[in-house]
Amino acid sequence: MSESMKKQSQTDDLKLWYKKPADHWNEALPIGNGRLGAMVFGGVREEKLALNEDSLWYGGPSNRINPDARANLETIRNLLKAGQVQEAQQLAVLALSGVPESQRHYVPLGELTLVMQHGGMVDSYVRELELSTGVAAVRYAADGVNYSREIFASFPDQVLTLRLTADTPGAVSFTARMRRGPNNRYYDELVQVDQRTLVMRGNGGGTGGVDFRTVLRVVAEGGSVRLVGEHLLVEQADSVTLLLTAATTFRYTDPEAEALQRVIEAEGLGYSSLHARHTTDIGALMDRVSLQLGESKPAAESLPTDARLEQVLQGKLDLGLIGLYFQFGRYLLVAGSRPGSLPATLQGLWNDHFLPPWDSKYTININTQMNYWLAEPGNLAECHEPLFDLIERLRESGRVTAREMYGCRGFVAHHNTDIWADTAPQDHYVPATYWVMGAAWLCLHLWEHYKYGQEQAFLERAYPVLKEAAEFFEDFLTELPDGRAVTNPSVSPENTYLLPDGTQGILCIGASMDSQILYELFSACIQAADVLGTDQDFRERLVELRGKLPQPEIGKHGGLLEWLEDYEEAEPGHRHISHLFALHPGTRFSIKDTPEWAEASRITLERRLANGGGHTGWSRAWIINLWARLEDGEKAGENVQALLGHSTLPNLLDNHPPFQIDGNFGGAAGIAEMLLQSHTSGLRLLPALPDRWAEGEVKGLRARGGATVDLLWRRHTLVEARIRLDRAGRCTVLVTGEMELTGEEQERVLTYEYFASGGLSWQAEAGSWYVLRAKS
Ligand code: FUC
Repeated sequence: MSESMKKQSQTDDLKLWYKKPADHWNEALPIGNGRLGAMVFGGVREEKLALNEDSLWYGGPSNRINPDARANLETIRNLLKAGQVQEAQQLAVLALSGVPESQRHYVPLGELTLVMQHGGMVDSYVRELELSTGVAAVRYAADGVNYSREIFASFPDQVLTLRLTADTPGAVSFTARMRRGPNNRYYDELVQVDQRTLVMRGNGGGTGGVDFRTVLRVVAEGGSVRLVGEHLLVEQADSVTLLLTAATTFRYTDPEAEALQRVIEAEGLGYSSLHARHTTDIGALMDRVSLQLGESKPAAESLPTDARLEQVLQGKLDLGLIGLYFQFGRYLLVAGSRPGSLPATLQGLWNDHFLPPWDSKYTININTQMNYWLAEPGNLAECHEPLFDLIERLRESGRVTAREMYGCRGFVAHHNTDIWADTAPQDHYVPATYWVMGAAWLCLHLWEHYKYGQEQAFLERAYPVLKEAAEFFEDFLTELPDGRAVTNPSVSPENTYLLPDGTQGILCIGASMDSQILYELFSACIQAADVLGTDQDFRERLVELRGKLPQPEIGKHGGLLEWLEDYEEAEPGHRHISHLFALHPGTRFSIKDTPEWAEASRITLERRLANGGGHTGWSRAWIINLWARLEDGEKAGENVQALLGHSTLPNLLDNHPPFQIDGNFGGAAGIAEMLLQSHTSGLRLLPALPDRWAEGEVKGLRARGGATVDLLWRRHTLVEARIRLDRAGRCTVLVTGEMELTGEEQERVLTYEYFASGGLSWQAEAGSWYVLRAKS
């Protein structure tokens, strides 16, 4: 195959495409630059772009800490100790809940609609999104003219660009307008700034909320352009470029000046330069990883994406679609989370509702964390940064919450946060809201980023944050009579237990997940202090406290205990599987080092699934990762199939239901986890490969230890692995079967050490590729 043909076939693999316009949002295609996003509908006569700007939220910052928390904390704790769970819960609702109830919610920027002035029969319609360029396109013929549109959101130039062309001069005529809210009610004014620029002015709502400005400028070649009232009219142009951008007072004191400046600069660059700068930017990120499952392209790839998904629902295996789903996850991270943007919300960047499901904010008892599981293994470490910025802001507000609610040092966040990094409990929902582990879990993302990238300078910045998260628990944990250190109050997100007398309980002491998160957090602090050679006293205190955490225990069903006691669960098929945190995303449980806990994890997972678990997209995605860690390729593969078949919308976005983006990121991360693991000592190659993924090749995955890894396998067996470390160091690979190691360039055989248990280890130079080949 020639190079250009190879390139072409790769591009085909990385495309979502359809033969009809989107009838509704769940069929529209997402584009974004981290900050500015749109869902492209691709209608023939009416094009619609549903718009978002990441900092446009309802309401301003406020102190929601319940003033009665501190005074009632001891009573709540004592009620729980005395087994008076209902009374503890009632008091928690009154005294711990944030006031006012609920944090702030994310709202849409509005929409841009274009009404085309052509008639006639339409044929040859195609709508697509190319993942390697981040360009959405619509093409069709009408009245014998071939029309095409290209739409993208540029990160380098911070504008959304819509280009309309036709193959006949003077054929592009349309009217365009911006709107916002039900019956177009949610803006203050829409005015003409000059003869071809409109600006919409408004605010997110609520006291102290942000103001926004959305600017639309038209650049036409040929024909005429007029602004009439709120409308933009283009008549008989040869081609047209619409430039749209928005800004809010969250980032700018004068968002209108900022937005105008962006469109002026974009116009100055010209369309082809904007396009080239955008595709270079996205291409550089997307091209870092390639995944081909199956030896050749399955015939299914000539079908539109929605038809392929329909076949998967009928039980068909479509390896190409699995590869596409993986890359779509990477694409969504690139489009939805870039340095300087806010982190991906429950809907990523793309939220259509003024009162969105769960407020389209940050649910930090699994969902926001899952949004970032793909960032490191998927070779998009810089897309992780917006989360770190949020953690930094949580640290400030969380310090106040720790002190005022609990009288503790350090910082705390509960199970939700918002644009203002609110750390007070979200609402009155007992199964979720009084959980104090949000910040602790998020901080583990800092540690993971260090483990992957090995940058000491990053660890120096991250360490004080990790330390401050741990300090909260030095003060917050309480002692059981037997000396164990536990959280009180707590919940196991978001499950309910049955008491022996048949009543139900939610609030508890020492949920297993809490101890598991703390084990990882304290261990991260201890190791970080070692790496940095700092803080001996604190390190020693944490070693001692870690030793007092409850150990994972196995219960009467043979699975891990979810609570301190061996309670029955009210919902044995619950979507959260919190007590397997230590298996994934935690690292403490593994088949090799803790076989009993691994076996109990398997039983836990089977019991959840036997009782209907995995019914939300994100829960299914977590299950894929858990099976991957248990090295069960068949089960992991079955759940990938279920995720695509039952929890994926026609536009490949994840379906909770409704749409929620975490399953996309968690599912794609699960696919990576099936191919490569690095959470224990050494790289584990193809640890959970399903039988039916017998042939394949992946390039560019990242592993802890600063490693980049390419893998090629045939007949279900590794043929070749290529490994490169960013920094010189010992490289350990755990692999079964006889392998031979060479340096790529000289084909020289290196000195390496073989382990009886299967695996080998060598001293690697920085930046050199090493090749492991199966001995034939
Ligand atoms: C948690 C989950 C729900 C949903 C919500 C956003 O509360 O239990 O399923 O994902 O977050």
